[in-house]
Amino acid sequence: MNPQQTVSIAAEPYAFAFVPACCALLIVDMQRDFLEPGGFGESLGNDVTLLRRTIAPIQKLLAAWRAHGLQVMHTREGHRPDLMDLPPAKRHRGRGTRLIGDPGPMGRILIRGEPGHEIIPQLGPLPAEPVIDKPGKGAFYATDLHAILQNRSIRQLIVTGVTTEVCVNTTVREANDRGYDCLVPADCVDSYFPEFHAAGLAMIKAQDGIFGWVSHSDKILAALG
Ligand code: C5J
Repeated sequence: MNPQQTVSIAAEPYAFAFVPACCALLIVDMQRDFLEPGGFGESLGNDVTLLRRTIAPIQKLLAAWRAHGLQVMHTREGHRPDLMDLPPAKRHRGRGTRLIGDPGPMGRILIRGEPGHEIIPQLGPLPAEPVIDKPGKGAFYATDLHAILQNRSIRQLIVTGVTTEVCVNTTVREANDRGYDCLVPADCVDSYFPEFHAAGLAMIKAQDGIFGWVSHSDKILAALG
């Protein structure tokens, strides 16, 4: 595979053509609190096994992406320990007994530096891979992601991670508005709610790819060779 040459993979609503050297693998919020048994997500009554199905396919895609020397970026959702970047509306909207910043099973919930905020060890970032700490759902809001992508000549993104309908969808929409092409491998994203996962993917590829393309990691791996 020549990373400068366009490759095309089967996708919906039509084939996705990309130049690997100009395409980053973006791994969204694969954090312990969302994915690990005993974390914040499970403590809210969610079934984390649904999200954990993404770990093996993302691992495989990540290994192939790294083996070809292509660019990888990770995101984490979380806030400053002093909560100064946490809008009161976000803190209070859930009305739960545990709010962002409160003590949770893996430290303070969604606070940078706490164990639950860390990326799961199976997908731990390498030192050269940027980790974008984001206070919102979208990876572009209040972060330097766009600048980093521009400086690295990235124009296309393979977006993976959790959850399909929240941080993945928001990030794909933000990327679309900034001129990036996004491909979402359906097996590399998931949700606590299967119906939202399906709807999230349907919305991305609707109307001839209004926000992007949907495919499967097998197709990407086959194209990388
Ligand atoms: C993400 C969330 N990462 N569901 N966060 O989707 O609150």
